[in-house]
Amino acid sequence: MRCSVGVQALPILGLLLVLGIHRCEAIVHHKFVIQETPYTRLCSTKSILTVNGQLPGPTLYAHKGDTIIVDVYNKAKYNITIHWHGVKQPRNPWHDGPEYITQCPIKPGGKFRQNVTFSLEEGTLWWHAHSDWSRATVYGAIIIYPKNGTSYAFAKPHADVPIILGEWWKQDIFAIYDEFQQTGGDPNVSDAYLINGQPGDLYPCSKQDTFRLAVEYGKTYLLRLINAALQDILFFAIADHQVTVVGTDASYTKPLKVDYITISPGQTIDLLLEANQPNDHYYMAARVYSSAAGVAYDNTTTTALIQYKGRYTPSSPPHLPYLPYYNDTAASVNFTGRLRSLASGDHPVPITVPQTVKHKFLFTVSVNTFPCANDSCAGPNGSRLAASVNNISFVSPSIDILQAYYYHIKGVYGTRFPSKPPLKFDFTAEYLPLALETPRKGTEVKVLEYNATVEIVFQGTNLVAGTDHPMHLHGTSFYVVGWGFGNFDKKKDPKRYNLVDPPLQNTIAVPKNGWAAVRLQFFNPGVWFMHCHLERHLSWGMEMAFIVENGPTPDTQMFPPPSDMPLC
Ligand SMILES: *[C@@H]1O[C@H](CO)[C@@H](O)[C@H](O)[C@H]1NC(C)=O
Ligand SMILES: *[C@@H]1O[C@H](CO)[C@@H](O)[C@H](O)[C@H]1NC(C)=O
Ligand SMILES: *[C@@H]1O[C@H](CO)[C@@H](O)[C@H](O)[C@H]1NC(C)=O
Ligand SMILES: *[C@@H]1O[C@H](CO)[C@@H](O)[C@H](O)[C@H]1NC(C)=O
Ligand SMILES: *[C@@H]1O[C@H](CO)[C@@H](O)[C@H](O)[C@H]1NC(C)=O
Ligand SMILES: *[C@@H]1O[C@H](CO)[C@@H](O)[C@H](O)[C@H]1NC(C)=O
Ligand SMILES: *[C@@H]1O[C@H](CO)[C@@H](O)[C@H](O)[C@H]1NC(C)=O
Ligand SMILES: *[C@@H]1O[C@H](CO)[C@@H](O)[C@H](O)[C@H]1NC(C)=O
Ligand SMILES: *[C@@H]1O[C@H](CO)[C@@H](O)[C@H](O)[C@H]1NC(C)=O
Ligand SMILES: *[C@@H]1O[C@H](CO)[C@@H](O)[C@H](O)[C@H]1NC(C)=O
Ligand SMILES: *[C@@H]1O[C@H](CO)[C@@H](O)[C@H](O)[C@H]1NC(C)=O
Ligand SMILES: [Cu+2]
Repeated sequence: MRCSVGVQALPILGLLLVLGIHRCEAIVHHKFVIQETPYTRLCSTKSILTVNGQLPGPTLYAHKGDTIIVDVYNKAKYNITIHWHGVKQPRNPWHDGPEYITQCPIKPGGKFRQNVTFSLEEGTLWWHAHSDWSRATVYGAIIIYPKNGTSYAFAKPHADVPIILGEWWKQDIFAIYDEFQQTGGDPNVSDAYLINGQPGDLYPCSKQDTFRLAVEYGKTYLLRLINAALQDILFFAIADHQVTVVGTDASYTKPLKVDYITISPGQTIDLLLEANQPNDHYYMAARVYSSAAGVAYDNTTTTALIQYKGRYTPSSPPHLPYLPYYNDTAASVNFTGRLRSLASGDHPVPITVPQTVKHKFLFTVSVNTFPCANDSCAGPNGSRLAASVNNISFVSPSIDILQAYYYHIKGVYGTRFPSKPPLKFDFTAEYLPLALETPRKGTEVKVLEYNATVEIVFQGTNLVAGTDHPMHLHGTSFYVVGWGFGNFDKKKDPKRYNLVDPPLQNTIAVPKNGWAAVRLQFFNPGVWFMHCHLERHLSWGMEMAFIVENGPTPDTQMFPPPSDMPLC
């Protein structure tokens, strides 16, 4: 039970307490059992990790301002952690989830109780495993409704529909991961993409199980689109229907009417679908946006069906919507670059865009290589593929950084994460010296004072192969104030920043051989992970963490650790 006391300042203490008890509200509890479950897709069966046997896992529902409690039981044979992606978890990094950053994994047979506290978020988020590649099948939607008594930033939709894009391998994902770790090359690409756990009828053996959305003509539906794929940015569209984007990463946007969407792994996009077309059924579809030259990709297309209620006479067979070509970078940025937040009106964004910042960081995000004994690895020229931020390829510590920070345990991490790249070079040049390709290994964090105002410019490089990097930050969202191709120009580019209505996101795809600038205020004390949300890049070391120090008052300080933190 959670009790709230003292909303009205009543003079008599006794009465106030009585009132307080009357205001107790039951906190919703959920039970997540991680287990191995047989699933059949693409004509073959394998055992996958699930929550409660479900793929996608259970949807969590909350109102803005709620706290829910999830008891995670690990009944599988792998270590696991669960992350509430995009949930800020104010003052409570203990329950954020990334393994060896804020907690040790929950071991087989173990249990961990996590609070999920919704503060500023409203819209759609999701949860996923944050250990090795188990998030391949361990994920689900989070729907955050407006506070009771307040309304959406748009007319209330007729219904909400999570649309979760996923990725499926016929082989065991742990075998794919182990092989990827051993060979040092690119991982095997997936065999299918999924919509709400189903590949759709362009693949063998999935016609029966294609996801179908029944709609009524004249009604408007809120599609809560989530990219839960491990390795791919995706294009998504619905045949013959334009959709209106109204939010991203649980923050409202100005309505944007589009024919297709680009969505990064980690990102969520809320869109309104008006059921206003004459036929009985229409395809929705998703396929890859893959920008790295020479890197294999899954070129398949996943589909689901929109079925108009009451129209059962088959008209012409449904056709596929237009989706941009797999390497159409212009189409990708065209969508992403048009998002704008609601800066005024009914839903003002509570934390305003920092007009000036105290810290300015330039972080290069690169794919790299390490030499491999006898050139025997599967990366370019027998090397082992790697990745880095500011030329540091992150090495996971053996106990979590949060614990080491809180208990002053030395030797777990360093505090010298550089504010700029160690070497200035033409980051996006077509040819770069091979000597620049090898990063250094380290476990470095950046320590910031409470409430620090920060600008981070993510600069993609063309080392090994330029590609997009969807960078994701835990604990705080950021405003995406600018982006461009080529090298960031610190004199010219800031003049073009949007400091008026930039979108508030937790994940931003840094365009291939380009840059993206974000601004934010770190008002949440704790240890917060920042990483590329392409799982192979994360495994190669494209990540770092921020430590945000406690503020001066009790309510600007981290909570003490819960008593059931998993041990390493
Ligand atoms: C989690 O929520 C419970 C119930 O409100 C509370 O007692 C506990 O202190 C919270 N834990 C943390 C770490 O915030
Ligand atoms: C929302 O408010 C209405 C009217 O005040 C009340 O009946 C309802 O139970 C509330 N719902 C929740 C989820 O608190
Ligand atoms: C990866 O793909 C290769 C080539 O198709 C295949 O030989 C290998 O068995 C696959 N690895 C796994 C773990 O399935
Ligand atoms: C996908 O790639 C395979 C193998 O290269 C090729 O045979 C197939 O035609 C491609 N399919 C599409 C839809 O591009
Ligand atoms: C996209 O790929 C096609 C071949 O598949 C190639 O001709 C074209 O140049 C590529 N476009 C870009 C922007 O790389
Ligand atoms: C996006 O595409 C539209 C239509 O092709 C075009 O008018 C617009 O200028 C493009 N915007 C950006 C930011 O690329
Ligand atoms: C590298 O090659 C040498 C000579 O062939 C061999 O002795 C050595 O064991 C090899 N090392 C590895 C790690 O394969
Ligand atoms: C592989 O080696 C060749 C010859 O030294 C070199 O030209 C090429 O750039 C190398 N490729 C990579 C990705 O390191
Ligand atoms: C990264 O660091 C390594 C080791 O210090 C160095 O050899 C390499 O040139 C650096 N590369 C870049 C791009 O800074
Ligand atoms: C942190 O910044 C906010 C403004 O964004 C301000 O209202 C608050 O007082 C600051 N808190 C501290 C402790 O500096
Ligand atoms: C599981 O986590 C524990 C604690 O960190 C660690 O010692 C163990 O090696 C992990 N097991 C695997 C298979 O990664
Ligand atoms: Cu994440």
